[in-house]
Amino acid sequence: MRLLAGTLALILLCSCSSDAADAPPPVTYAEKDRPAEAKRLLTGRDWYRHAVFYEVNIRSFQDADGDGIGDLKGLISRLDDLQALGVDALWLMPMYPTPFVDSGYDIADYRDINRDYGALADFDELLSKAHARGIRVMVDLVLNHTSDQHAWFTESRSSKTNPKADWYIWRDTPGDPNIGCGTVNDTFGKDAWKLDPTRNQYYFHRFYAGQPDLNYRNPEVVQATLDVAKFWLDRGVDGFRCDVIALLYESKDGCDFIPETQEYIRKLRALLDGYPDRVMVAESTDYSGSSAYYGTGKDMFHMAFNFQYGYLWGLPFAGNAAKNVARPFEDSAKKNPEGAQDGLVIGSHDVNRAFVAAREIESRWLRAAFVQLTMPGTPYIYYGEELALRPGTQVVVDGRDSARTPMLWSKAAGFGFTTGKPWIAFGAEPEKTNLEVEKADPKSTYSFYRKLLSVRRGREAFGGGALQILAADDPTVLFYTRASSDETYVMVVGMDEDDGHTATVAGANLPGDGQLLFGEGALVREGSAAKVTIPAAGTAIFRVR
Ligand SMILES: [Ca+2]
Ligand SMILES: [Ca+2]
Repeated sequence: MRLLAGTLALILLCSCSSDAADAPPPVTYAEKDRPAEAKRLLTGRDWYRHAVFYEVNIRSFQDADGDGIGDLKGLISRLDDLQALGVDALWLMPMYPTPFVDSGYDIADYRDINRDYGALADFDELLSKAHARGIRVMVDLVLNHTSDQHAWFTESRSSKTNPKADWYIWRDTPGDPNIGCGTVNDTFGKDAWKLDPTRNQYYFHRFYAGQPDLNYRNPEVVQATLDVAKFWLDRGVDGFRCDVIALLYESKDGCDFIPETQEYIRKLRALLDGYPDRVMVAESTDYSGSSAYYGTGKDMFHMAFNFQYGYLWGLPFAGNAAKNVARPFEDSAKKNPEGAQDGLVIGSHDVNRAFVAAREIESRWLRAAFVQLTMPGTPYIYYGEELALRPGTQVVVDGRDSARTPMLWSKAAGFGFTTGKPWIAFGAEPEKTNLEVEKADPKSTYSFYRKLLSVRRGREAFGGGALQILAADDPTVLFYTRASSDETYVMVVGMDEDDGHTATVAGANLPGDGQLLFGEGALVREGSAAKVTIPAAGTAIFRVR
């Protein structure tokens, strides 16, 4: 028996079946006190490396008052469910007053709460009740633009000489050679310049016309937006998810992550560093990787979403080559500075449901989530992914509404989301994909998530351990290890959806045979090689010692 550092508890593992004669002999070993380990890992500056995040669309999460719109009181009433799933931190989609031209990403007041969702007192209650459960709360910081209904813009558009006349980007003509970009994509329109009849000038907007870009070349805007961040930090939030943060400044050569924007990000980071344990995650606008967002590893973001996996995983899973799933993680390991921690998603409010990316094949979204939850990085589960929510068809704002339908909590009328008429229709097959039904089914997507999250919990190797990806002699078998100073885990994913495989991995140099912790399969040490068996489209985690 090898003695491990930290608190030890001796646990007797046995098959515990009634016919003990057929059971293998019991194995004894020193096991760590996992709840104590989880608490240790989730405390202090590095908590975010070990936390499981969960993106909440408040509007669609839980309606407490029957008006059909989710609200903060509803979210508070679901904290126990989130804790039971294994969630350590929330990322709230924008909860500010908004005309809802872009689902709240058009903010009319940075320092208040959307009346549909509640009031600042409800937000404070959410913070204290989440914190009491050890759940952190990150808010969405949308700084590139405001709503055209924000008081800053109302003033700015009123004349060419008002005190905020230069807080937005105004020109006499629809264009500027020093601004080398248009709208982000067709969703937001073809033209990035809109004539304002009051001021009789054009303003610049990279997203919807109702979202004018702030003019960061004005130092007052820099200060005012940093003050917004300070307002929420002082209120007690644990950090920010920074919306399209690369787009703050424009130049003639481009508008993405230019040096002026990087300088602003360093200022924002310095502000956060004045508070204990606060973190920020970047919505990267670069699908080829996230490495630029970390700066030196200490002066920009704690985390940045790696969309090379996050939004593109459907492609490698449509084929059967293990190396294509591994590539984004190999890239990050090569390119990221020391200290970087990618944010890992398999969906979000901006893309269609994982169910769609998986082409409706269950083993694909389960394996995609398995990789998300076991590769290096901090996982961000988008609400409802743990139920495999289906896409909706009703459009209230734009096409992205397909992934913004109400959460399904029970079999009851309104599926436990509301006693009234939901603000948007439920996704397809709600009778199959609600929490009540899935909780009772050990083979459900929910049960898969819950078990995987509990295996991950309190194991340092997943949040911070080194990654080793090894090629098997069978290209359909994905094999990788995560190791902390005193524990090694092996993950195996079967890319073949029709047949199981047995493969040999040369140079694995495992410290022992594999003990199956999750999924199905077998792992045996054969000298310096490992022999692994995985069922069709299977996933497995082995503890090796
Ligand atoms: Ca409501
Ligand atoms: Ca901008």
